Parts: sequence; structure tokens; C-alpha cells
Amino acid sequence: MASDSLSSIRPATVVGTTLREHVLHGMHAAKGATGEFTSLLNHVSLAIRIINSRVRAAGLAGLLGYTGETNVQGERVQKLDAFSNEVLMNVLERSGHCGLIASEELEEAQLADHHGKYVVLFDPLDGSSNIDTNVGIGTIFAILRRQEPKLSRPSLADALRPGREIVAAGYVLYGPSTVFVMSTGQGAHGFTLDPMIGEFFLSQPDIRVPKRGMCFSVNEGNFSRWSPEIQKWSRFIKGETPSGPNKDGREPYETPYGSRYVGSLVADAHRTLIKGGIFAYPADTKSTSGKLRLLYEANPMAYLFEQAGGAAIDGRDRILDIVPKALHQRTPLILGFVEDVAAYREFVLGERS
Ligand code: AFP
Repeated sequence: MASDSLSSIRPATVVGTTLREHVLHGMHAAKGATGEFTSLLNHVSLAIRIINSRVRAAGLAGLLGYTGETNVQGERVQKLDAFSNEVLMNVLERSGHCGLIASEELEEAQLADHHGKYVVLFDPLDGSSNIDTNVGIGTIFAILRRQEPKLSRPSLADALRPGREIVAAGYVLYGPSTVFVMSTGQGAHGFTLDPMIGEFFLSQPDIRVPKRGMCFSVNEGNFSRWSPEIQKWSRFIKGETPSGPNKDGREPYETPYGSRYVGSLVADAHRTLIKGGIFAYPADTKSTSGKLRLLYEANPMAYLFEQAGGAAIDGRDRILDIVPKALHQRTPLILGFVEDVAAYREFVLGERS
């Protein structure tokens, strides 16, 4: 090559796209962006890397076991739950962009910055009953924009918004590797942490829920507490009853589906997002409104599934259309490939049996 010739710009192949670059790219594409949202997401990413470092060393750092306290959900608080909550609170408060913070671990929403434009809702460590046995756990969050940040102080009403108003949501799965799946409304994208350099790199751009997965994910131990309609769906998905005609003339599909259930929403939802199929946590006679929390678990997951071309309902209605009445409201949650979710709904409505 002649020494004075300029080579053309090469696509980056050795070094991939970092999370920071991905977020910045989104900012440049958004009209009127001020950089505050980008900065907020970078703070979320910092908190996640701190939590990850402690999760990875929990057994060595004296972070296993319980604090001795009980949280607002009536559950015993694990040390890692409390630590993760503290990290997120600190980092978000310091960001200066957060008006209000709501956490599954806190009874009430916390005022962070009077002029902060955003509300962040999170479950700092989901699946914490799995911590002591080294099974996958995660962090889940959703971000809303306050209605009138310049005119009013942040209030509870800023948090009690339907999920369709979410401007970004994500989860982190602390599994064999640390995976961060996020959306700012332009598809769902997966990033993997390179632990040697502490940076997330884009590993799964534009995730799409595959058509027709092979698995269903549900706590079968609750079978006797389910309604007859849900029991019928359960028999159908396990291939115990013929699939019968589908509504709308869809092709009946092959069952049984295989069963996979971890008991950490992040792990079960992530597998469903990547491999397809269906995840269900229905209401039952013990948890009559469902077990999962609308604001910290169901809404962020529903947002991500819809961004990935999947569906999320409470059995009948779209999760993202539910108008929350309380911070810690619970809901049934069904996630997955649209046709699998539609079939579940048909059983619930008694349109199939
Ligand atoms: P923990 O955080 O108490 O482990 O609860 C996890 C969770 O909220 C969610 O991540 C799971 O999908 C669900 O509960 C599992 O509930 P079951 O143990 O009743 O199956």
C-alpha cells in the first residue's frame, strides 16, 4: 500500500459496540435529546456492574444469607437484596436525573431530585430465594418520564403510570455470564459483560421472540390452586388433551411442550425471549391477584417482550394497558410468542377447552 493513501473506514470487527456507544447512538437519533436520558442509562449500567461484582463474589464477601429484616412484600430480606437496593438508590440519586425512585424493597417511593425528569422503578435482585444455591438471579428496571418536571414536585402519581408510557426498560441476568437486555423503544437488544474490562458489549442485536418455541415455564406445584380453565391449558400444553381447533383458523400445533422452570423471573423470561414458547404465573387460590409485581417485574418484561415481537397479558388483557393503583400491586403474568399467549387467553376465556 502506498504510504500516502488513506484507507477507507473499516467496520469494527475486533472491538464490538459498547452499551455506552449504543445508548449514545440512540441519543443522536432522538430529536431534542439533552443527554440526560443517556446519562441516566449510564448510571443504571454503573449500578449493575457494581451489583454484578458482589453477586459474583457473594460467598466470599459474607453477602449470603438474611439481614434479619422483612420487606414490604412480607419476605425475609437477603443481604444481597439490601446491598443491591442500596447501590441502585445511591447511584440513581447521584445521577441528578431521577425525580422519583420506587423499589420492590421499599414501602414508599423516594424523592430523589426535585427537578429530575425521570422515574425509575426496579426490583434490585429478583429471584433472591435462589441466591444461596447459585442459581440465576437478576435485576429488573423500568424508566418513565415525569409529566411536568419543571412545574411540579415529583409525586406518587408519576410512578403510577401504565406500562405503555415506559421510555426504557431492561433486565440483567447474573447467569453463567452477565447479560443485560434493554430497550429504549427501538427493539430489544442484548449486551454481555466482558468481566476482564468491565464493559458491556452488544451480543444480541434486535432480539425477536422465535415463532413456535418448545417450552412452557410455569410453577406446576400450583396446579391444584388454579382455575379449571388454567388447568385445562396446562393439560393442553403438556399434550394430555388434543389441541383442538384454534380461534382465527390458526394451525393447531404439536404438543407436548417441554417444561423449564427456574423460579427467577429474569431467568425464565430470558429463556422464553431467546427460545420462544410461553412463561405463565397465573393467579391462584393462594395469590388471588397473581404473585408478580406489576411495576417492577411485569411491566418491564412486557415492554421488552413487545419490543421483541412477543406478547404479554394478565390472562385476558395487555399488561402495558393496566393503570396501576398501588406501588406494590401484583398481577398474573403471561409472556411469550404471540400465538402461544393467544392460545392461553382462549383457554382463560373459555373459548377453548
Ligand atoms: P424471590 O425473589 O422471592 O425468589 O421471588 C422470585 C419471583 O418473584 C420471580 O422472580 C419468580 O418468577 C417467582 O417469584 C417464583 O415464584 P414461585 O417460587 O412461587 O414459583
